[in-house]
Amino acid sequence: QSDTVLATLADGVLTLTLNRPDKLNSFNEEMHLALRAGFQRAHDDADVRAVLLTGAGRGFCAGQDLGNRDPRKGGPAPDLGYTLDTFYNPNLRLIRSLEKPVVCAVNGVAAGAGANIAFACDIVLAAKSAKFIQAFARIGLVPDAGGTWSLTRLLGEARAKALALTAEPLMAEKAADWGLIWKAVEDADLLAEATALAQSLAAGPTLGLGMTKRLIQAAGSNSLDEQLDMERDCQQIAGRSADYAEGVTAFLEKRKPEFKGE
Ligand code: T3D
Repeated sequence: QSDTVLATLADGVLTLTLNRPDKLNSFNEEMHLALRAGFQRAHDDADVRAVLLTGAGRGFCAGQDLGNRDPRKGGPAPDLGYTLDTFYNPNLRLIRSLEKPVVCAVNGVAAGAGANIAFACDIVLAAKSAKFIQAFARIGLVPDAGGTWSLTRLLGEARAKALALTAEPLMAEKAADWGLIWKAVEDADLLAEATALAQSLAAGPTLGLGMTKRLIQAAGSNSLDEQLDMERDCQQIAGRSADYAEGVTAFLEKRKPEFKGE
């Protein structure tokens, strides 16, 4: 168990806290693997019904630990294709394929892959003081961790290109205005608000929420006909679920539903 990612499970919410604050939670191999173990647990453990991802200290995540990429130390140039395949991309895939909501609380600067991991999450809240930086252009790299994909989908080409080519910081409130994240909140309120949101999602109809996530993610590449078919198939499954029966019963009995996630 590595302390580079702290994992706690309470009220159905698995909170994963990136925990290398003196390096602004930048990624080394140990932190990649610890994060992967956290998201794998979220996939495997039925008691986990939502995930909250955040960072310890004043930053959310500064992307790759560049101390591990120092060319002055000599040796051949690193094979960054290998590190993306081996360390970054498995985590991106685990976040997107998890059929449970992933809330991200961006507590401070999110740079490089740190920003793009946040954009892969389902609902992103950020402290008003937080900023997002596509730092790659500053060091001669291309955006990774799904950044070219998520920025383009969330913002369109014009804003995606400008952010990626200039590496200009984007403040949280503007990111929210642009639809890149869900909302910017007062710094002092971020963790409480994100935790309350994750708890309410964890108390929700997990099966239906998971399929909703799958449907929305598929919409970008499906035709309308394909999407209508997929909605039909998912609704058929949802309609047979215990949570649907509970939801309708609770409505008719004028009480709050108690969803079990199945
Ligand atoms: O390599 C591969 O596997 C390919 C994958 C690449 C994915 C990527 O993410 S590439 C992009 C890498 N990230 C960056 O280029 C961002 C580098 N960091 C910064 O530009 C700035 O630190 C920030 C804009 C994020 C924050 O600035 P500021 O002024 O608030 O803080 P700071 O003073 O720069 O940083 C505080 C400390 O964290 C400092 O350490 P010190 O001097 O107190 O001992 C700084 O060196 C350290 N730190 C920040 N970012 C990184 C880092 N250490 C290592 N790697 C970092 N990325």
